[in-house]
Amino acid sequence: MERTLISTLKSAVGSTVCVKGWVQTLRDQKRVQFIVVRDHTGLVQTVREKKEDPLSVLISSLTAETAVELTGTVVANEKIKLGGLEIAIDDLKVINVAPPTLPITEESGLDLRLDWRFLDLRRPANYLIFQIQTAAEHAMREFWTREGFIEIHSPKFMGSPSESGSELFTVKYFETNAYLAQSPQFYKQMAMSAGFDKVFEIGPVFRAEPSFTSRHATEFTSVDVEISWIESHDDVMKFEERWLQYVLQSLKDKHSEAVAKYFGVEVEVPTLPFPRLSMQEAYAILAQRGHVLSAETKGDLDPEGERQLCAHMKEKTGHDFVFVTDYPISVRPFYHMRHADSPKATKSFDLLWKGLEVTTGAQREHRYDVLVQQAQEKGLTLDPIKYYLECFRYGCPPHGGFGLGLARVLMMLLGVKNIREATYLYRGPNRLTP
Ligand code: AMO
Repeated sequence: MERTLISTLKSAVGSTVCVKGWVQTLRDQKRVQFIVVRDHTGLVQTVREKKEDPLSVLISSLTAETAVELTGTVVANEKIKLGGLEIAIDDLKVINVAPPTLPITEESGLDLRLDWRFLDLRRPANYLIFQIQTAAEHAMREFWTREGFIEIHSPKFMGSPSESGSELFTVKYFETNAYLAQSPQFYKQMAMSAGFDKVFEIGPVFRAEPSFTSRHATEFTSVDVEISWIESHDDVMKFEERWLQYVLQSLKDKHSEAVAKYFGVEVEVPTLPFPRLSMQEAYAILAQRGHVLSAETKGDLDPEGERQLCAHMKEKTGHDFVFVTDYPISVRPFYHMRHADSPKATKSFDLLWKGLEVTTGAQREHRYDVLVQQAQEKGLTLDPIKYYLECFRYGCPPHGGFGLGLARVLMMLLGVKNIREATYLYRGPNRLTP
């Protein structure tokens, strides 16, 4: 018999249905047996009068999280809190038994829950995270497609590092070594030189950062954009804010009720433009608020600085987003274009959302000689990146773009505190399984 999803049972009152899902709870009373069954769309109470027959014995033996298939008649019953209906069971089949004790409970710590991620993901709130991720990527693609972007899938095996500054994973590659891509940076820029005009990629990137923070992973999904014929990095920010507004509006339209129910937060659609602060303004605000950046940051913001700036902008403008621009060359890669009138500052930005960096972007240096000089200044060996540098010798348009961490966006959207919760299967220095 064809399966009926629990969320659609309301329109099936009076008919016989087949429901497939998991046992949430069993109440095995003297005269009546109740099983609450769950599928990915919701919960339903099912009921059967207890008899001295094999079916009642089977129901009595059911354990939580056992996979079952049952048929029965849908009966409207206003008194039942779960959707005002129940199913009177005709038959039930056990598909896959779960043992009486489960390895995790609602109270288990995060690490244990990650060991048993498939069970942890059965919780409706976790399902919602990935429904939202799906809807977010869909909305992103809708916007890009409408604006004429091309989707690329760039290789993740590379012969050279792709992102100076961050750590590399080296893997054996036949007789030689390869590096796992830390970013599609070079390849999305190559598409500009190829005349693709505007591109995006959603894909995995790898960083051998031995960091145990709540916002870093060694493998994460990066959302990358690159746009040609821009005047400056401001064009890139203008694109990003319109795009994010569209994505958040779309998530609000589709999922705001569920987000409020499971995460207790509202999906807020930001107004345009997002506020912008130059790095010089940012330093002054941090000084005013008494936050001292240590010399180790080399002029970059630290996580507390990012939180303070967002708190400041929230107080002043009510906005949750802020673009911080013009980072010093000391903390930016060689490919960022520098300001003509202020050569120590890059034409770059980070986007902070509620205290967390979600994006880095910039106008790129597309003039071959300047790019080579900047690479040399940073101490790079040119030979391994020759294929990249060649892109700037045969007619390359001015361009810029950004990279956004998908899991970080989910964290900020839902108020989830740890990237491990917002990643399907987290990878960190101490986690390679499941
Ligand atoms: P960046 O290195 O800042 O820039 O990365 C872009 C965005 O990716 C996210 N991110 C991470 N998320 C989880 N775990 C990590 N270890 C991690 N590192 C970074 C952040 C960050 O803003 N090529 C440039 C982008 C560009 O200029 O187009 C780059 O990779 O949200």
